[in-house]
Amino acid sequence: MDIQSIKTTPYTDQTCGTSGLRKKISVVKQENYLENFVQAIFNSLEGFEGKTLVIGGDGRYFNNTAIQKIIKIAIANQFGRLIIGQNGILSTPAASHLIVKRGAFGGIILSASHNPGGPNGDFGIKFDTADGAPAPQSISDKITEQTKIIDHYWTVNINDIKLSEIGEQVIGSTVIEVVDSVRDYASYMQEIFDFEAISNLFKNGFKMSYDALNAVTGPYASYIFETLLGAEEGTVLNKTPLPDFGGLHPEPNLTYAKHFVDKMYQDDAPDFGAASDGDGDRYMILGKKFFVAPSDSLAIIAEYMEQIPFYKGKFYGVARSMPTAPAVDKVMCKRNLPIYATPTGWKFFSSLLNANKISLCGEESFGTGSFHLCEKDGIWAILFWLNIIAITGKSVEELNFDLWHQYGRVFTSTQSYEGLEVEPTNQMMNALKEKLNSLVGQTFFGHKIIETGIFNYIDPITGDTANNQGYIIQFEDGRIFSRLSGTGSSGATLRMYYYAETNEQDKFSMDAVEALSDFIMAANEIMGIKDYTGKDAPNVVT
Ligand code: G16
Repeated sequence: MDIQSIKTTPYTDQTCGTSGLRKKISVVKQENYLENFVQAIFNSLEGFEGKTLVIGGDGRYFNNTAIQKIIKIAIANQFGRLIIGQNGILSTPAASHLIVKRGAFGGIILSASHNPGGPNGDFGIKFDTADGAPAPQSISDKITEQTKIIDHYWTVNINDIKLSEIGEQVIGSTVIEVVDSVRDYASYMQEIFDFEAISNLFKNGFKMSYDALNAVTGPYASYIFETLLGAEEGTVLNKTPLPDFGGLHPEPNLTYAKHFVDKMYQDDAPDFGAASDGDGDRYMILGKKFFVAPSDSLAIIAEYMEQIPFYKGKFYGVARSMPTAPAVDKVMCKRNLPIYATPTGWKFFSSLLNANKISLCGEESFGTGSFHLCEKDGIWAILFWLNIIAITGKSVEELNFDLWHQYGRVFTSTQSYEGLEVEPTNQMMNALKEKLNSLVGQTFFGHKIIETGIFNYIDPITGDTANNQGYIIQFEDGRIFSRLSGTGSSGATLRMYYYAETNEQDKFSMDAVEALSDFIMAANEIMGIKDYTGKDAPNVVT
């Protein structure tokens, strides 16, 4: 085995963000850029020699090239077995499941998730630990440190490995195992949900449309919804994973998946609509002419959690990210079960999941998951909805109104300003931080501010801290939360999160953005968003 040590010099921009490293393809293609980061991951870890590593990606542009480089670096670093999705494809939840099922040391997942693909798009790479969870902050920090001091990486001088056929091959002392990307995951879903009840739904004429956005979930959705559950052929749209997602933006929300939302608002829309993102960990649910807010989806899943036998007697608590509207809090309050508010980033849920403090977690950014695996899981959430519908016989809209009648409605909107200049955006956030205290007691558009603060977090299990996670402006009857995104590949993205609550039934049908308009105007006045960013309106509104 020709193991080579290749000299390299550090790149200064390889700091891990909300979820690993996300960069423009042009950046990742620089000499040794990917190699440096992968070796930095291994340099930050110990005791993996002879152990198993799972590798897979969402199939975006550069996936194949990156996987071949990673295989060679992993062999040279003495991994004993590499488990790789066929053709290099694994959804993030499927990779997480494989890591745990096969007792792997960890996994490398290649995805920039919801970021655009193609030669001018983004690429991403992250490490998941043995519990199938995104690396915690402590490991992310070590990886970042290693990227700053790296001076060589290890690789082997071999031909590219064939990934199109399932089976094993041995290179030196490493076994390379190519696995079916879909079957293990699909079997796991069959253990969790009542596939018979859901397939009866389809037998009785229930219609569904699922948009895979030409991203990783196409093969998963075709097999699960059409083959196993009997949804009619054609249920899954845009089902072939393409390197550029066929020009679609792989982020299922009202802005980027508008073509699909419009379809669900036509008179002949199916009963149920769903879509997932680039790597399959996010999801969006729609009914006939009805959009389900992610925070309501989390609350409805919580409401029915114990009716799914897999979760019976195992409902310990729920966590949501702090910016997520607190619809689920009311469900948990009724059950007298704990609710945790974490910083944005799935990695913050894993300690709670592993300690059985929570069974369910979710975020406003269209991610929900449970202890079934330590990543968010789009198809799992969609199956959860189908199972609820099979149990109750209710429509998506009826399930939402049931929730609101029982607990009141929590209006919510997340608004993202993308492609901002970094310097003025940072100035805006610093100015807000400075004025937080002075805002208390002031009234904007008829709403009084009762509390403000910086969101600092202490992990209740590990004691790890995460400071400065966003700014809270709490009104008597609503909230503004603001922070900067950690998943963009260039410039800055401002995320503004709004919520307000009502128990007045005649307001339940109101459009959320309209219901929140006072708070949106207040945020603009308080922060001067337009003055600092030059933007009249956000790019993404959900
Ligand atoms: C990742 C994280 C999520 C987070 C999202 C957006 O998801 O795992 O917890 O909500 O990024 O983060 P930000 O607001 O910092 O851009 P994904 O689906 O992009 O891997």
